[in-house]
Amino acid sequence: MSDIEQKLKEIEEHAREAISKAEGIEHLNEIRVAVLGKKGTLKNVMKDMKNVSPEDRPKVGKWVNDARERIEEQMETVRSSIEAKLLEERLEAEKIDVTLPAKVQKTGHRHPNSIMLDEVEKIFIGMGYEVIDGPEIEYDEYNFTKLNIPANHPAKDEQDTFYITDDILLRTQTSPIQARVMEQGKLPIRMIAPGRVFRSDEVDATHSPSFHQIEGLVIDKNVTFSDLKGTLDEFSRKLFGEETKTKFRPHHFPFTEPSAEMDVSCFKCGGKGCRFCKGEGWIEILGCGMVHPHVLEMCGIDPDEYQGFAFGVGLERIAILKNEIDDMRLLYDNDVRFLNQF
Ligand code: 2NL
Repeated sequence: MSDIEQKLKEIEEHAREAISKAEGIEHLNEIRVAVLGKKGTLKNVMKDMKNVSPEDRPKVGKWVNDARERIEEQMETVRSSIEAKLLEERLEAEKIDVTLPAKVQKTGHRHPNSIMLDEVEKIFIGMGYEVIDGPEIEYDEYNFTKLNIPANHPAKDEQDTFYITDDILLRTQTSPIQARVMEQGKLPIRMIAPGRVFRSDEVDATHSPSFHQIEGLVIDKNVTFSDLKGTLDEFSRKLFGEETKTKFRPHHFPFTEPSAEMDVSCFKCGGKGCRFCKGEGWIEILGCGMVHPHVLEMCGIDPDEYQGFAFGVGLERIAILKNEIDDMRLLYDNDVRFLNQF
């Protein structure tokens, strides 16, 4: 019997020693299996029970149980101290220093095109114009025919475009929006029509198959070329500065008669001539003219009663000019190093 007592004592001491040196929860579990498990050292002792006299068996049984309880108790103590240490380590690692400066949230940036469009819209809204939207996919009839560009007209080749069917295409200008407004018949009209347009152009520093236009249209009684000049003068001064002068050169568009191209005095040199205006003193900005009577008729307006003027300006063109950007492709690359500058 003292044999078994000695053995128990050794097992317990061995276990306590191991437990006290346990380095982690897993290690502790291994010890538990090795000592208290089905094939553990403590269970092994029970095999020797057959050599114990029946009257001593309860006493030996109690020793085994007491040893087990003490071992379990120690395990529990060590386990909670290991867990407390782990928690402390985790809290230390996850500590937040509330005195650190906050991370700056990077917000997006308005595109130079959008900034430019806003500025142009503001100027025209200030003169009583409405801003009107329309479809990018249009009927050939609205894009060309109603604007006095019949089939086989050379201007149609110039704007050679993306056809979807024989009579449906990606609009080459935003004038179809204005044709639609004229057709609705609510007069007078004072509107601008900004939007994306498409032409099958090769990409280079000043061309893209998809760009943006802002067209303007005024229809009323007694509208004259003076109204056109006065309006575009005012627009130019608001956009390029109060000192800006304008110059109208005769031109041809199928949808206006007479037609003109408008230059503004160079806002870099004031018109003396510099590298920016290539020594000209003038910079070409837009095309304009009095709405052709055929266009009015085709859109249901009586040209004897109503007249109007119209103009078209490339959004990218003025964005490039005003911001002194030397390649239009930069506007489409969406490189933040470029965009952040505006
Ligand atoms: C240019 C020239 C222009 C128009 C657009 C227009 C619209 C209607 C009737 C008459 Cl509905 N005209 N638009 C007129 C003259 C010139 O644009 O070079 N744009 C970039």
